[in-house]
Amino acid sequence: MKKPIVVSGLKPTGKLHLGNYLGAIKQYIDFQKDPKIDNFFFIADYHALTQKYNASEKYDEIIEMIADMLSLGIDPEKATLYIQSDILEIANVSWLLGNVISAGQLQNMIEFREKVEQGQPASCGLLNYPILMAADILAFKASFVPVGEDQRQHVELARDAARNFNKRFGETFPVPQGIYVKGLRIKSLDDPSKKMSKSLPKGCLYLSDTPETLRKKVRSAVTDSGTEIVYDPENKPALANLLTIYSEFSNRPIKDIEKDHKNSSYAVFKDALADVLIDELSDFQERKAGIIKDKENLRKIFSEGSDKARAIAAGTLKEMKQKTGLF
Ligand code: AQP
Repeated sequence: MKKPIVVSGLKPTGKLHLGNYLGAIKQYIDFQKDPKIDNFFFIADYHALTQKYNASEKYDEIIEMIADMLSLGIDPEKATLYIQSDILEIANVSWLLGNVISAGQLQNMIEFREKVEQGQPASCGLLNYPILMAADILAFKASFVPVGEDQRQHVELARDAARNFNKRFGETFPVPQGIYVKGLRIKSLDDPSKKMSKSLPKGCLYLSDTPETLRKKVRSAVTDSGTEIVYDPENKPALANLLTIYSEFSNRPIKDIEKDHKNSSYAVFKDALADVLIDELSDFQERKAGIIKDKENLRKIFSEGSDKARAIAAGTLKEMKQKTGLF
């Protein structure tokens, strides 16, 4: 019997931060432990071009992200790893799906509006991003899409694309299911009303930050009024965010952390959080320093994965072309 397929990607728009790790990559690692699942993880390089960028830096950002994925434990023996733009069929699938999605739906995407507000160009690429994401998912007939809560609206659009295509041209795609970690959405350290995001570097804790930088950033994270260390996302969103990060990285319930810090000041609590992060991230940073030395090998691992991914996407594209009446 065919195994259920899991697909998810990371956009090389800068260094990975804690939100990317906790919202997405941690789930990839859990999925790849399950031998009953076929995993596909990719570098979403076409998606990265929807934001302002420097072409001379893009290649290095992609290599860094490949090294990040492998250093965090994503295993090419257990998952198919590839670069999105290596699979030309995905862009073709995207074109066919564009005809079953309305323009109004794209214009209503929160991320489109947020990115434009942040100063990104309102390009057709940025507007059409969710259709390409639907193609990333449907080209592999994925059943599950592990992503951060911030991607929920895009996954819903991919589900609509699957349903609409099936309705118009006959049963073709399973309707994919988004897998979200308990609604986990890590917030920016300098403004808890915004998500931690590569495009807002001031509020980011990067996986590659040195111990000194991590401590400095955590110490200067905004906090809320009052002195008590309690989880109260309504009234103390900044502290709730720090407690969430603490809990996720230490694998301990928030209640226990609150108890430990019943009599702590914010300063003491923040230092304890910095200790946890420094400890957890140092192994990853060491592994990455070794892995990134052999760039040729990194490219090879992803090229081999691309060959496998391409064969599957080509099969889907062929089926879609037949069903839509093309040659
Ligand atoms: N703050 C977050 N909390 C939880 N999950 C998050 N993700 C991103 N930010 C958070 C999840 O990380 C995965 C990879 O994201 P991406 O690189 O494809 O792009 P993104 O979601 O747009 O991430 P950024 O950091 O906000 O990048 P920019 O600023 O370039 O747009 C996704 O599964 C995402 O949900």
